Formats: sequence, structure tokens, C-alpha cells
Amino acid sequence: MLQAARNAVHDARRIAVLTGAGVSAESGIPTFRSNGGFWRNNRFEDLATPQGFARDPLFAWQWYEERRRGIAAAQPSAGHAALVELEKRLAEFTLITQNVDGLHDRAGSKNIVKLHGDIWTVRCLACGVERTEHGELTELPPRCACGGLLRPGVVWFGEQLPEGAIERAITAVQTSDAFIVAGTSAQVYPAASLIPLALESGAQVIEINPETTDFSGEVAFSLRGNSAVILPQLL
Ligand code: BJW
Ligand code: ZN
Repeated sequence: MLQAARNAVHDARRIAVLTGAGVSAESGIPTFRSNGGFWRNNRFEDLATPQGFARDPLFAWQWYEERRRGIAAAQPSAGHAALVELEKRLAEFTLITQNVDGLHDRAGSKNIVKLHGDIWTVRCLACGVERTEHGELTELPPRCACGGLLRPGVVWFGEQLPEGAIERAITAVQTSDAFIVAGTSAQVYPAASLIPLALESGAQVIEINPETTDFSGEVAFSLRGNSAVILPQLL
């Protein structure tokens, strides 16, 4: 199975990749739905919806600030590094990520589509200004120069994805010879819909996950294991 998947990667001229929280798990960052995942101990309705944030911005910000600190202290894994190498080999490569942690950028990946935004940006709910904010936030909840409340620049449930993001992802998937799906439970849409799209478009789909997903039975290669081990082996 691994050798056949390696051949599919080797033969592909255009590759698209979809990553999820599992790829950052090996950097020590909790996932959402696995054991020890965020949604096992927190209600996503309180933390990852506009309604939850509006009810208690301080509570949501305390969670985001704790995550930002953990991510700042983390290092990209061997899985992140393998995707940088893969990009260097190919003329056309798109890394579509659901992760907001910025570890793909820090590892050195270039052509990244961030479907769910970026935890290092903040946006003002009053004037709409957006900026990158890497340091520790001194005041919680943080405020804009205009006095408005700042929110994390991530995509919550019920919200639109960043402008153009899903369109770029769809084009990359439809034109790819191979589509690698790593470390995602594939339960959140529209990100998960890229998998059936790749199958319809005739791409060789390679899934990397220690667990099965709803798509494991449909993809060409379902590689069971950790992405920090399997992604380097694929190259
Ligand atoms: C390893 C590993 C290792 C462990 N190596 N692997 C169609 C049908 C039904 C519902 C909808 C639909 N279309 C839209 C919706 C609504 C909703 C949705 O999808 N709901 C579902 C839950 C059913 N989607 C939305 O609202 C989206 N917006 C949208 O569609 O706008 C248009 C619209 C609006 C209103 C109505 C209808 C349409 C927005 C979704 C935003 C998701 N946001 C979050 C939070 C981001 C901010 C933050 O980080 O705080 O994004 S939720 C969370 O889940 C986060 C993740 O990016 C996302 C995906 O999670 P991921 O990455 O898959 O992580 P896990 O934990 O689920 O899985 C980890 C996997 O790794 C597991 O499988 C492990 O086995 C594996 N793993 N260790 C490899 N070492
Ligand atoms: Zn403002």
C-alpha cells in the first residue's frame, strides 16, 4: 500500500494536500475531536461560534490566548517538513490547510490556502481593521485603537470562509493528479467536500490518519498511521 502510494506521488505532476489538526498533533498541539481534543472538554458552541463569542468574549479569548501561547512554544513536525520538500519538487503544489496555527508557514511551505483563517490575526468587530498580532495580548479581551472589540481572525461555525479560499482549493483539487489528505477527521464542511471532489475529478487520493474516516473506504490509499512518520515515507 505504501509503495503504491509512493508511486502515485512520484508520478504526479500536480499535487494538492489537505491538512487538519492531526498534522500539528505531533508538534504537541491538541486536535479537536480525538482523545484529549478541545471539543472533548469544551463546548464548541461557546468557543467557536459568533454567538458564543458574543455571549462571553473574555472566556473565548482566554482559550485562544492559551492556544496561542502553546503554538508559539511548539515547533513544526517532520510532517510539516515533508510537505515543504514536496512543494520544492513540483511545479504545481497547493497546500490547503484547516489549521490556524501557522506551523506550515513556519516550516517553510509557500503556496498555502488557509480555509479556517489564522490564529495570529485579529479583526475589529467595530471598524473591521485586521492585523497580525504575534505577541502576548496584554489586555483580555483585546481592543482596537478605535475602542472596538477585537476577535481572532479564525473561521467559526456558521461563518463564511475567507474570500476566495474555497475557490482556490477547489481549483487546486480539480487540477491535481494526486490529493493527499492528512490528519483530518473530515467532518467539517466545506473542507471535507474536497475529498469527494478529488475522487470525482480523477485524482489519486491518499489519506493519512491513525483512525478511519467516512472517506477511508473510498480513497485509493488509506495509510493508517501518524503523519510525521508517513508523510516523510511517502516522498
Ligand atoms: C492524526 C494524528 C497524527 C491524530 N497524524 N493524523 C454541510 C453539511 C453539514 C453541515 C455543514 C455543511 N456545510 C457547512 C456546514 C456547517 C459547518 C459544518 O461543517 N458542520 C459540521 C460539523 C457538520 N461548517 C461551517 O459552518 C463552515 N462555514 C461554512 O460552511 O460557511 C457557509 C455556511 C454558513 C452557514 C450555514 C451553511 C453554510 C465553517 C467551519 C469552521 C470550522 N472552524 C473550526 C474552528 C477554527 C477556529 C479555531 O481553531 O479555534 O476549525 S472547528 C475545527 O474543526 C477547526 C478545524 O480546522 C476543523 C476541522 O478539524 P480537523 O482538523 O479535522 O481536526 P479533528 O480533531 O476533527 O481531527 C483530527 C484528526 O487527526 C483525527 O481524524 C485523528 O485521527 C487524526 N490524527 N493524530 C495524523 N499524529
Ligand atoms: Zn477598530
